[in-house]
Amino acid sequence: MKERLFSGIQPTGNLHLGNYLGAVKNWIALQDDYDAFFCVVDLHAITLPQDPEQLRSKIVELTRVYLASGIDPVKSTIFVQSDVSGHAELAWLLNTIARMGDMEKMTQFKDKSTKEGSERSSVGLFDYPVLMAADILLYDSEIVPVGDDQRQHIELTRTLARRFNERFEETFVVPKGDIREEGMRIMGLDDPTKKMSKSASSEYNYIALSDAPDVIRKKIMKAVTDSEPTITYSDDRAAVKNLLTIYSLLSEKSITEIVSLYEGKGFGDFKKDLAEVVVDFILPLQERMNALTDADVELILTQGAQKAEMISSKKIRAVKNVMGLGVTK
Ligand code: ATP
Ligand code: LTN
Repeated sequence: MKERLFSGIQPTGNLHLGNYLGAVKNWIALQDDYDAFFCVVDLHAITLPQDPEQLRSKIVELTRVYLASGIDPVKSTIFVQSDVSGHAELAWLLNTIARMGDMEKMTQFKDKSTKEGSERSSVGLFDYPVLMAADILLYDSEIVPVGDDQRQHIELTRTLARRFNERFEETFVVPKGDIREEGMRIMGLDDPTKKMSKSASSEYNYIALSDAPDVIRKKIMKAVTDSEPTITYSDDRAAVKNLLTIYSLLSEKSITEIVSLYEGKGFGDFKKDLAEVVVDFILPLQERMNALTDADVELILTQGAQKAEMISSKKIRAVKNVMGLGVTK
């Protein structure tokens, strides 16, 4: 029996190279070794206001990215969070276990509520981490591959699982995060001190997986570097380090190999080649995405939801049972 793995991405904004290299690419490597569940977390997306029509098309687009990147629906379960009612249901049950003290420590709410102010932010945004705990615990997930920014949410999930097990009876598996550190954090092309982000103010911050080749070339050529003319890898040279990381992850060449390739050459040559490396990766991905019909996507999501529903509904029954809830079986 393989261990269960769970992860998800919100269907918001433009998916970018950071999301691919930091999340999806690792998932592909993990799907052979685990019983993997990859979720499109639309209930998380609505913790900030979304346009309904756009949200639905983003859900389909993200599913296309999962599939075109190489997540195999035969090996892994791909589904949409809101298609499986257990996520919202378990989140409510866990809300009664989570304490205000746990929640007030969460830094993501502080970050994401600064724009609107906490007074005007939704209760859902505050409760986001509990819904994420529900996603994970619903499937007895053992391992959760996420970026460094999700560390605190994994800790909360572990706390809630342990607290529930102690208060009632052993019900939940206490999951472990598989947290990628250095190298997997892709920084903004216009500002290498901040991570590449789909909510960045300038489109020169990121390379979207939907960018056309010429847009990609332009963005790479405009990427900030520093005043040193040579191409070397060092922590003090954040911008160059970031470009080298992208080059290496997409070309499967080692950093040392790339550095020696550009000895005696300048940023002009380096960036031109890097742009082609990125285009050579993104064009075929886009072709694979376009080759998937809406019917393909719908069928895969329907089958995924059925499998997720089967597992999660059993868990919900067990949880309600130990909590003394409900009368009918
Ligand atoms: P935001 O625009 O709010 O910053 P995001 O781009 O971080 O959003 P999420 O949906 O929060 O997108 O993240 C999806 C996944 O992609 C997560 O696992 C996250 O850690 C990863 N990820 C996001 N940005 C990067 C990045 N720049 N480098 C590496 N991984 C990233
Ligand atoms: N919060 C995560 C997305 C997410 C997730 C999950 C990841 C929602 N539920 C469960 C792993 C497991 C993010 O923003 N990256």
